[in-house]
Amino acid sequence: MSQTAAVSTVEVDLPHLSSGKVRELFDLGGDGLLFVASDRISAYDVVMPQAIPDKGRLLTGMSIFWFGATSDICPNHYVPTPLENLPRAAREDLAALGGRHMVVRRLEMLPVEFVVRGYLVGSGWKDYKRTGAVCGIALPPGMREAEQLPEPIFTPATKATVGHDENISEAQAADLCPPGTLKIARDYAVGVYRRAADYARNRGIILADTKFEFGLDPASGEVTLADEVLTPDSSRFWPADRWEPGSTPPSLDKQYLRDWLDAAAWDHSPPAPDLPPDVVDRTRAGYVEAYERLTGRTFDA
Ligand code: Q0Z
Repeated sequence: MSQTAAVSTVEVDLPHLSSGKVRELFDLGGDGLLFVASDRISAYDVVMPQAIPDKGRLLTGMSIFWFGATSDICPNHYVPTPLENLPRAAREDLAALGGRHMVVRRLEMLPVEFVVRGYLVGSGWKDYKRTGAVCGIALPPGMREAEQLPEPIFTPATKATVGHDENISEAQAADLCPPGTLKIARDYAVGVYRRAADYARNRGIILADTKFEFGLDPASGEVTLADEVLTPDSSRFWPADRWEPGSTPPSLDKQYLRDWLDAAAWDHSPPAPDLPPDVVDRTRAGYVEAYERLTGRTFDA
């Protein structure tokens, strides 16, 4: 399979608004923003020295797929836009980025992470073992690690500017948002999770949990789904055939990388060790598999 060089730095001739660990946001002027996914990858919260070829394109393709598959549930920020309609300065850069970008509507973002969990894992499992509840939501006794919850639960978190997001109560989340908006966004988040989890399960993937962001569209006042959605970077994807309650299944995308890093005895402080080519290739294969199983399309590098 042919594969283009990995894009770890993103150059676009537009005003730069913000940088995440693995993605960038640019200003298109007016009500438009340009959202760009690089091929960078992080593990244990540290960006790796090597990028994963096509990762940005695979994740962008997944987000766009899900925006289409859930647009009957809630409005979203994605604005399909031919390159010809973008500023001349950015057009060539974007052609070179090859499918790593989305034009999105500029929203007034709600300052809350909308986390939905369908399985008992990670901090949820830790919470449950200690208290019998997850983020204050009581669960049946005797549940095992990675077991499916009776119903998906909404566990809001603050957006930490440094360090990790902090779980908060639904009442605290509501206080941070304009009146009436939290419940609308919460119901959208749970509805989109249910749709996606059912869909993925039929294609051999368990969507254990996921994180959404919402904003208000200034034009319509509507609560609108934003950011990337239902990608391996914003969610836990497990291969269904490896799921067995009692222990956490491997991550479809990052398990090979994490196992290699663990074997390398890296202490998780930067810099991360250089990744050998087979680790890059095997990791890329996990993203391709997620994309192909979920979208039903073959990925054509
Ligand atoms: C998203 C982020 C980064 C990518 C702001 N539609 C929107 N309207 C207003 N703001 C945002 C969005 Cl998506 C927005 N982020 C997070 C940071 C690259 C996304 F550096 N920040």
